Amino acid sequence: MTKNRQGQVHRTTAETNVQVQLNLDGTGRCQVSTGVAFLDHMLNQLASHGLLDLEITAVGDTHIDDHHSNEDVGIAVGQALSQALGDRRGIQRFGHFVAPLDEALVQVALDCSGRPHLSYGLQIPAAKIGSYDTELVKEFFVAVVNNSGLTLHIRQLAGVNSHHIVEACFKAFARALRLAVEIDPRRAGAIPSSKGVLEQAGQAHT
Ligand SMILES: [Mn+2]
Repeated sequence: MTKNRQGQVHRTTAETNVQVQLNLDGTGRCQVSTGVAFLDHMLNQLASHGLLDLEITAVGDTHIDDHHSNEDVGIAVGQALSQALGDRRGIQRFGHFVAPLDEALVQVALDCSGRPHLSYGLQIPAAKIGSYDTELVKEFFVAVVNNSGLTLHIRQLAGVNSHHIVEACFKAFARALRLAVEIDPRRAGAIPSSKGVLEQAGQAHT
């Protein structure tokens, strides 16, 4: 399949200005600058292990805290992912990965179903990693799921160090996503649903 699987989003609010370019068939090229250093580090994991090309710039009201920038980057990444997937023709659709990072072990299972759902099972011991509030990890994935139509389950199987737990989560998400969006040659370009349709997030239901 030679279809161009890319998404491009420019989202501006009173709180943030976010630009995202995403290519599902990339090589892991990543240029991100969100104003939230730990989030940049995690988005690098997503690109590198998901083999996505990802360009993100965000300017936001981080003088208040990282909440708006974190959430709005998640929204824009979700929208770009939905665009890149289009009608989800020919993809594997499901992906699953368990990623270790030293003592941490995180399992991610996902379905590019068109139906947003997050089941979030991280228990991060520290309230902050650097200056990043660890409760924002869930907010990031809520935003991604709601705007991309992913069904996403995250389970922490082990972990003590907060940085390790979150990074293992992003690595597992990246790998699971890479498997799910891969083109399945046996699918022969068909939509991978017995209903014949996978809804796209943000589009009218029929
Ligand atoms: Mn790290």
